[in-house]
Formats: sequence, C-alpha cells, structure tokens
Amino acid sequence: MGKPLVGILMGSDSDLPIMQEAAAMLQEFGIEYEMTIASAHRTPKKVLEYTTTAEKRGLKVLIAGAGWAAHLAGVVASHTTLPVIGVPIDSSPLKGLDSLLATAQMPGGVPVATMSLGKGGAKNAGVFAAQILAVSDVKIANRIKVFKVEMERDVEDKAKRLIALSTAVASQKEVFAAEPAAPAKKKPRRRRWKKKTGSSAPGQESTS
Ligand code: C2R
Repeated sequence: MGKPLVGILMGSDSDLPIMQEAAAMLQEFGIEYEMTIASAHRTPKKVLEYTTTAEKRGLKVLIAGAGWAAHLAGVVASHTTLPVIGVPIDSSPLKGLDSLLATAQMPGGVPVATMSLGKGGAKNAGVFAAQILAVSDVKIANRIKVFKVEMERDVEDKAKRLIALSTAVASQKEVFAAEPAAPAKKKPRRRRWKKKTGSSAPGQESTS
C-alpha cells in the first residue's frame, strides 16, 4: 500500500453514506486515500492541523463534504494551496440549498470546486480528484478512459434493453388486439318509478 494521495474530510459521521461514494470511485481507479471527520465549526483546531500538514504528508487533492452551513470546504481551502473539491450534502431542513451556496459561493481568491448535491456529487468528487491526478499520472488517465468507455457501453446496453422491452410490449398489444372481442354485456334495464294513483312517491307522505 502506498501513501494516500487524496484526503476525504466530512463534517460529521452522518455524512458517511454520501461521502463513501467518493471513496468508492477512488478505489475503482486504484487511488490511495484517507478519510476522516473534521468540522470547521466543532473541531476547528483539527481542521487547521489537518490542512496545514496535508501537502507535507503527500496528499495532492482534498475532498470536503458537509451539510447545513457547510463552511468546511471553504475553511480547508483557506489553509492550503492543494486543490479542494467541495461536496454539498442535503442533510438540512433546507434540503441542501444552504450547503450548496455555502460551498459554492466562495469569494474570489479561495476556490472550491463544488460538485452537485448528495451522492452524485460525492461520486463526481472521486472522479474529479482522479482527473486532477491523471494530469501527471498516465496509469490513472488510462483507467479514467476505460471508465468512460464502460459508462458509454452501460448506457447503450440500457437503451437496447429499453427497445427490446418496448418491442415486446408492442407485440403483446397486437396479440390482445387480434383476440376476438368479448360479447357485449347486456345493459341492465333501468327501473322507472311509476306514479300510481293513490300511492306516494318515496320520501313523500301520502296526503290522502
Ligand atoms: P450532525 O449529523 O453531526 O448533527 O451534523 C455536517 O456535515 C452534517 O451534515 C449535521 C451536519 O452538520 C454539518 N457540519 C458542517 C460543519 N461541520 C459539521 N457543515 C462545517 O464545519 O462546516
């Protein structure tokens, strides 16, 4: 096992199901990574220590995921010159709009490459980190090329299955259309209430 090249940080253990997607992508590309929980709000000293030593420890890219008022990625970016990828997480009552804005809306000079919200964003963070590393690593670049080809093939397979399914549905409809029509059901005769002389209509009292 080599030294980790990517550091994944998340604001809370509750972010793990999302941030695992980034780790899964790095694993797929054979990239070493490390993962930890660190919060700019709750553990500011840890965030400072982690980010100021990251480069010396051999990390090349940092991924930071947080929900609610997600200042983590921005604070990480303020302490390092390494590229920082932000993953906004939709864990708040505002469904992530708060973390999306807090992660993306960095003032000029302190960029955070912000991904989309949630699992898709975390997955993209993994791919994007790999793409950054691929600039100076042919092996990783080739793995990303294979990943792209596989993704294309996967979509094509799904499209073929969809055509097969719609053809099957269409031929089933033809079979049903060819079947003899069932005899029409007789309409039940409507009863008509006839006013009899000397009797009263329902709901009316007889006056006689
Ligand atoms: P808990 O589930 O621990 O209450 O956390 C976390 O990322 C998590 O989504 C709720 C949410 O708070 C977020 N959090 C931040 C920061 N630290 C924790 N946004 C930060 O430093 O930005």
